[in-house]
Amino acid sequence: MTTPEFDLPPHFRFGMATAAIQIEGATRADGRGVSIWDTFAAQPGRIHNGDSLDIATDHYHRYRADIADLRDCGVDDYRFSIAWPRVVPQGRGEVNPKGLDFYDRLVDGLLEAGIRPVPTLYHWDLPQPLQDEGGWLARATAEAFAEYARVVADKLGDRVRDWLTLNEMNVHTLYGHVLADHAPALDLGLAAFPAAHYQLLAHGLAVRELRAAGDFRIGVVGQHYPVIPASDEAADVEAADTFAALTNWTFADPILLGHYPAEEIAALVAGTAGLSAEQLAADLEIIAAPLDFYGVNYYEPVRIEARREGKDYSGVLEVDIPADMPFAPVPFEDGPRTDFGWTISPSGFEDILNQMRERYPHLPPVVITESGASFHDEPGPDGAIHDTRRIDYLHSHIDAVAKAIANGVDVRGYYVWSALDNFEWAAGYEQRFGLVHVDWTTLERTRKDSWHWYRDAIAAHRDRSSSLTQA
Ligand code: IFM
Repeated sequence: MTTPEFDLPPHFRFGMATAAIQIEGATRADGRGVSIWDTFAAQPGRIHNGDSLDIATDHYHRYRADIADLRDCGVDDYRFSIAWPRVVPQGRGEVNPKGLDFYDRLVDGLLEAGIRPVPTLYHWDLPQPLQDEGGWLARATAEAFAEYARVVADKLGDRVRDWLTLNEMNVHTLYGHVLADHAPALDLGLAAFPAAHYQLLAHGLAVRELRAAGDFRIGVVGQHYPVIPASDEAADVEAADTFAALTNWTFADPILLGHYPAEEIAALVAGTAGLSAEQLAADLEIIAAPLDFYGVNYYEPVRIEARREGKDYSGVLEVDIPADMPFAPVPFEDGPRTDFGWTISPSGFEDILNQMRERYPHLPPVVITESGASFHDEPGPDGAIHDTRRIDYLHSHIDAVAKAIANGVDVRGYYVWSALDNFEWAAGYEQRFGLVHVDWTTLERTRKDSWHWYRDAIAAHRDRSSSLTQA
């Protein structure tokens, strides 16, 4: 393995990311409440292979070993999420001290290891009692989120400075509310717009609470991708623009520009949520609160065509877009893919970062809060995991970030998704995104070749940076 060298600024930060439901397990321990994912996963046929999230990687009990893997790799930052149902089991009201204590121990362990904790307050695990009262379709959920944010900040804010509010509101809205592939499986089509708006409002209200609670650096996480029209035909170009507006910009524009990307979308939001023009404007003011950084998750570009009359799109991609939508995702014709079937395109990464710089004149510094790939490599006869495809993937994607920086995008850090193999939502445990392999029978952890490569990349960057800053 050659030592990786990247042309990145001296203070560029390297990290890894995870999320509570995907790693913690211990779903009934220490007073944790039920989340929408517990409910969803218990329904037959929802999760690939019927996999359960009750144990996951058992990080709740093995977090010390997981911190040691992070420390030995030399990461600067660790992004994890806090499980709302662990901290406030009913979603609002009574706080569960034992739940908070877990994150207290985790934060202390990270700081002792010299790692900056970067918690995300919401990574899709809504407390079930709030779902029963309307979930993200209800304004009250946004208000409950702000209360919960304050509880967590009051407990951890003496040691945590960097906060992320919500993860990938666009994916949560699309898969869980427009469609039924994820919890809470509402299948609402365009009637799901309130879920977008109230998550955005939850973000804005939480920023306000966090600002009142301490001198913090606050960000939010969006999954973003370039949307490529399937041809130069006007109908395909228009379909791609509509798709990008609905899935990228509906979630980023309100935060970064203070408005929805089109009048029609604002009208849909107001109509489905029952908001007057004045209420919508007041909410947007809260949503557009200034941020200290913006988290971008990138995986793959999306190719879109105008829906062709009579063409069967079912099963073309893992998501079936409802037939009444004017667009349809279609696969890229060739090119490399991950073992999850996702298109590998580092140039798409560069493109979306450049697009964001152009679209948002006041884009705050960007942190790549997730980037990574599922490859199914298992231990070989030597016991090691030679995941060279992940190394190539990471190499090319970090290079893409370096190119975007050279092009003027202010990117400050890169976090690999994920620190260890984990529960990949409806796809269960078959997909392996980790730098550390988890044996799903014994839960034994093994550092993959990519983990060693990442450690060397971080060390090489530090050496290079100290020689640059000394010169
Ligand atoms: O595993 C997910 C994560 O929870 C959110 N971003 C995308 C990852 C890969 O699908």
